[in-house]
Amino acid sequence: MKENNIEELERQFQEKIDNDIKIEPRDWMPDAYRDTLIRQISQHAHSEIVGMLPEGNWITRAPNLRRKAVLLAKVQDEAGHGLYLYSAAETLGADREETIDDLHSGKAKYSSIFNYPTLSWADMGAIGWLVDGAAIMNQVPLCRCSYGPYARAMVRVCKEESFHQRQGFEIMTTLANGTPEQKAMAQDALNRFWWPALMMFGPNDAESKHTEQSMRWKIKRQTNDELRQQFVDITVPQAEMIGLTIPDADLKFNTETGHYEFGEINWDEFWQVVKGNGPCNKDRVDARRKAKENGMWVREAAAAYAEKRANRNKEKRA
Ligand code: BYC
Repeated sequence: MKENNIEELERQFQEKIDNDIKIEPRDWMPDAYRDTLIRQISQHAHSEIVGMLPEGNWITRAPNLRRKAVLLAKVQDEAGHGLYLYSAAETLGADREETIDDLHSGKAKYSSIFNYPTLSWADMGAIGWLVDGAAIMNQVPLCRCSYGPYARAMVRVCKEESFHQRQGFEIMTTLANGTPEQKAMAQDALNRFWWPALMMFGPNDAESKHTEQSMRWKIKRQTNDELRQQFVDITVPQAEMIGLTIPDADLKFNTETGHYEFGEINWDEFWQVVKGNGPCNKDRVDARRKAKENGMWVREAAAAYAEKRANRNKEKRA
């Protein structure tokens, strides 16, 4: 295509975005917009699926039947989110198997938060409250993302995340009001998950290589730092309400700005985890790889059966 034609298509594309008209799968879009979405959506899908592992670890050890049923439902929801998201990536021409292979080879990322271990039952509370809380903060703006299928998937995902956040906060509230040992367990979980939850929003804006362009394309509607600040502002009073202490000596409320100021995130730790050197990276990827290998015979049997049926139907029609 001639260069001026491309320029005109790009101009029309940006005009649609500026007027908040959704981009749909068959619409023309710049290659870089498609690639950015495939990267973000497939990594988001991987995060949902890998995110099942730390909580799945506690299903058999939930303290009672109600807790077990709720946790099971939550973990199943995460599988559903992963499936919507892989489908959304497919509408852009991504091959699901290839994106999953990229996860297994370490080429594709997934959220840093899932590379931390879940050591006690209180971690189920901390994950629901903080991790799903951070996920909602990040995903509500994605419901207004310029790409239609992603935005629509996020509407349903956010409704479910909000139930997840509440179940986590309920676990934390119960533990914080329980015996001294239970309260200590809740505090320990908060201590371990607070900083990794802040890291979920990604690098500071000045270090974020994709934010500026993604904001122009309205894939991202708020920056990493804006969302992180909103999360801190909402979550600190919740911790106070249940009598737990945020593990940050520098945390203080600024009455002039109306925001909490917080300490420096350990970015070295963040990048180590993102690069694959976190406490559980190897276990997480190994578990996903094993799941694929162990399920291979089921997929092969289903494919063979589908082929057999198709051949039988062809013979009948002949
Ligand atoms: N962990 O330029 P930046 C969930 C990477 S799951 C790992 O700011 P961007 C849930 C980033 O990918 C939560 N990597 O990037 C499930 C980029 O590397 P690449 C997942 C991170 O894309 C189960 C590089 O750093 N949510 O909700 O503009 C149970 C530079 O970053 C992280 C989503 O995926 C990180 N934390 O912004 C409970 C939401 N942060 O790709 C809960 C959708 C950054 O160039 N995604 N990186 O190799 C997003 O909103 C954006 O992709 C991010 C990063 C805000 C995460």
